[in-house]
Amino acid sequence: MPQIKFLTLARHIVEEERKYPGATGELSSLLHDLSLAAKVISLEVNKAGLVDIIGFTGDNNIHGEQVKKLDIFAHDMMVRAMDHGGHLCVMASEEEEDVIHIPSRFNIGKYVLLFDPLDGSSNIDANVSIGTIFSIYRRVSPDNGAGTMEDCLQKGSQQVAAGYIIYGSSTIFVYTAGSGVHGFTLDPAFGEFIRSHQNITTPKKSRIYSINEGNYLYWHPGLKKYIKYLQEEDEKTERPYTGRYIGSMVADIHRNMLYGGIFMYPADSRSPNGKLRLMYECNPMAFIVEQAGGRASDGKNRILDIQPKTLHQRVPIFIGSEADVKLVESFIAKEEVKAAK
Ligand code: AFP
Repeated sequence: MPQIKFLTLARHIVEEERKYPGATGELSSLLHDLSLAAKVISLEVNKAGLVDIIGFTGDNNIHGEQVKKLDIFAHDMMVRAMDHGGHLCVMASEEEEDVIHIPSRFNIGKYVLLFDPLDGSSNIDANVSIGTIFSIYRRVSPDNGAGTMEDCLQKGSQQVAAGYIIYGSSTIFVYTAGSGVHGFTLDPAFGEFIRSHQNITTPKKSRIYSINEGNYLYWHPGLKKYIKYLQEEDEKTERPYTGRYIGSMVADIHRNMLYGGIFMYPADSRSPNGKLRLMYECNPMAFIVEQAGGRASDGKNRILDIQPKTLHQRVPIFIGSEADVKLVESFIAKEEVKAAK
C-alpha cells in the first residue's frame, strides 16, 4: 500500500517551534487558535449561499439566535477564539474603531494581534473568494498589564508572524513566521489543515497585472504610462501582460504569489492614500510576499518601513513579483522628476 505522507498545520507549527530552543510555545498556541477560528469562519462562509434558501435572513435563525452579517460573525469569532488564550495583550480589527482590550485575567500575553476578519466581503453574495488576514507583533508596552495603542502601531518590519486564510474553491491557511511561507489546505473530511504548499516562492518577474482600471482617469501619470507599457506588444519582455482582477485582495495576491504577478491599489486624485489599510491588510501581505521573494511598496517606500500613525490608516500598495514592482516604482519616479523640473 502506498504510504500517505501528510503534515498537518498543528504538527508543522510544533516542528517549526522546535527549531528555536528558547521558544515558549506561545506563538504556536496563537497560530493554533487562529486555525480554529479559521475553521469556524470557513464553515459559515460555505453556508452563505444557503441563507436565502433555508430562511436565515431574518433577525433570528431556526435556533432563535440572532443572525449576523458574515463579516461581523468573523470578527466575533476571531475575538472569541483569541481573547482567552493568555498570549495576547491587545488586539485590533478592521471592524472596531479602537483597540480591543483583552479581559484583565488574560491580558498579560507578550503578543499583539491585528486582523481583517473578512476581506473582500462585498463579494460574498457572488460566491467569490474572500479571506481573513492577520498580523502578529511582540508587545512593546510594559508586560504587567493591558496592551496599548503603541503596541499596535508598530512598523510592519517588526511583525513576528502574518498570514491569511482564503475561503475559495478550498480553504487555505497561508502563514509566515519569518522563515518562509507555508500553505495548508483544509481537508473537510478530517477537519484538518494539511500542508499543500511547501515553502512558497513567487516568480521574480511575471506576466500578470491586477488593478481596478475603472480608476484610470484619476491615476498618477507614471502609473498610466506603466499600464500602457504592460499592454504593448514586445516578445522579449513578454508583453502584453494579462489582466486579472478579482476585487478581493487576498485572492488576487494569493494567485499572483503562486503564478507571479503584480497587484496594485494606488493612490489617485480622489483617494490620496489609496483604499487599503496599512495595519491589517498591507503589512501582513507585504511580510508574506517578501518572505516568498517578492516586493511591496507604496510606489516609493517599502511598505514594511512605514511608521504607522493611526490604526486604520490607508496606504497605496504595489505588491508582488520583484521586477514588476521595481518597474512601476521607476515609472512613477520618472514622472515625478519630470513634474519637478
Ligand atoms: P470589500 O471588503 O469592501 O469587498 O473590499 C475589498 C478590498 O478591500 C480588497 O480586498 C480589494 O482588493 C479592494 O477592496 C477592491 O476595491 P475596488 O472595488 O475599489 O477595486
